[in-house]
Amino acid sequence: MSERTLVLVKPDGVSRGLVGEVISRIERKGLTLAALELRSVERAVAEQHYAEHDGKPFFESLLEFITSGKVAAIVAEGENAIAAFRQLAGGTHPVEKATPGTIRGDFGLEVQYNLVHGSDSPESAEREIKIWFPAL
Ligand code: DAT
Ligand code: MG
Repeated sequence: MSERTLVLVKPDGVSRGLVGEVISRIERKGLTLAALELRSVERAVAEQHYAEHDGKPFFESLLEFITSGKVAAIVAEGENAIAAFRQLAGGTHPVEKATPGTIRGDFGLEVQYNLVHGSDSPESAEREIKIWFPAL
């Protein structure tokens, strides 16, 4: 079923010049871009986006990190877009969980600096797209 997913290239990916690499992998997979914006992240937006992690030990550093520089916010669209991008991204920890060939497995070392975010379910995708692209 065609669906939409919210992708973020996090501040580490933007500062390392990996926005093009991520977009290229999304496009080569066969997904299309429905929205694309380079933007700074207000604290309130970060809190909303990561609300499910409120209270966890890494929550505060996650918010500091995601608001530390610009992110590329992307809506990607296509058959199974949510699972397809999670597959491209690889597991959360770039070394322990992600395999080579994935974005995190190819470019990351540490769990906080894992380069990209991708929605994990249709409910998350709908909620997150509303946060980042309310007009979409
Ligand atoms: P994902 O981004 O793969 O959906 P998640 O939703 O569990 O992973 O966590 C959101 C982000 O929080 C993750 O991309 C990096 C950070 N994070 C997760 N677990 C962490 C941990 N144990 N220590 C530090 N940061 C963590
Ligand atoms: Mg997640």
